[in-house]
Amino acid sequence: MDATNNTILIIGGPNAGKTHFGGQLYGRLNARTESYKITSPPEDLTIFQEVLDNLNDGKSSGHTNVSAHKTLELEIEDGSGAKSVFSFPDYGGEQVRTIVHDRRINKVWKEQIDKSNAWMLFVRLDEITMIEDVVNRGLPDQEVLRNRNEKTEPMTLSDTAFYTELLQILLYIKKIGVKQKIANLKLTVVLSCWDLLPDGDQNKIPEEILQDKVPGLFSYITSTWKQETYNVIGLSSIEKTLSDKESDHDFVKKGPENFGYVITSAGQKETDLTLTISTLIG
Ligand SMILES: Nc1nc2c(ncn2[C@@H]2O[C@H](COP(=O)(O)OP(=O)(O)O)[C@@H](O)[C@H]2O)c(=O)[nH]1
Ligand SMILES: [Mg+2]
Repeated sequence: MDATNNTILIIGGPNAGKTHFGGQLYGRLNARTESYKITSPPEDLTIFQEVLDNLNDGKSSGHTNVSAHKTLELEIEDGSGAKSVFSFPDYGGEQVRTIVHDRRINKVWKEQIDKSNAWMLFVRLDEITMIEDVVNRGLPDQEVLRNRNEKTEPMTLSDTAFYTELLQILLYIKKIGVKQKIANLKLTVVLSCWDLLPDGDQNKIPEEILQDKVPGLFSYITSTWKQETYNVIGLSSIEKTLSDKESDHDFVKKGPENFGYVITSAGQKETDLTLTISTLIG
């Protein structure tokens, strides 16, 4: 049986948790204990080996080189033996910022976008900054106004505007029209570092949190993608904040394979990290 080609494009800025997810996902696929398994070892493992080595040491890894762009290609199969090729590109997240700021796409990115048939957008909500604007700022008293006028801050794009702009650019490059809602390009919004959300938020379903925190992005996605074509999940690849210098004994003792979970779109907590790709492949 031929393997279906599933090329998943991982999209996200720096520090969103992409590389640690890649390392953990690779570890799980390779362990062959979960829903999806690797059928043949990849040719080049270098991008995640270092992450895995550090995790085995109970440590976090350094930042992916700004200009790096490497892809891990894996052939995987599900429980019924259906095969697919999964490719996981890893790169310095600054490249994504550059795409939005310069409105330019380089050749490597163009190829990745053209090849992909599913997108995984990493959004790290604990780092989303609330920018005051006419919609959410109340009527301030005189003193607040005076303070506000004293210092002028450079104009920054809100996170909603950033991600919306990014998705629009990527859709444009891929020549996907949006007159009708998108049905042929799957999108999974991954709310990463879920363990860092306040306790109250962790009881909500991921879609609700996306709507709460970045309502503009949520409404862009729901009005652009068909309901059955997008989904929102929570992800905690390593469950805790690790240092890159001191090793976490608990982590070493239990092993990286015992850390990490997914919150499904229905709000279910699952430790099988390979489920993150099931909706994109299924
Ligand atoms: N608390 C917590 N920290 C995480 C998690 N995943 C990654 N991190 C940390 O977040 C930082 C950025 O992660 P990284 O995978 O390098 O992000 P990337 O720049 O998108 O590749 C690192 O310091 C990681 O240790 C997680 O699930 N929980
Ligand atoms: Mg990285």
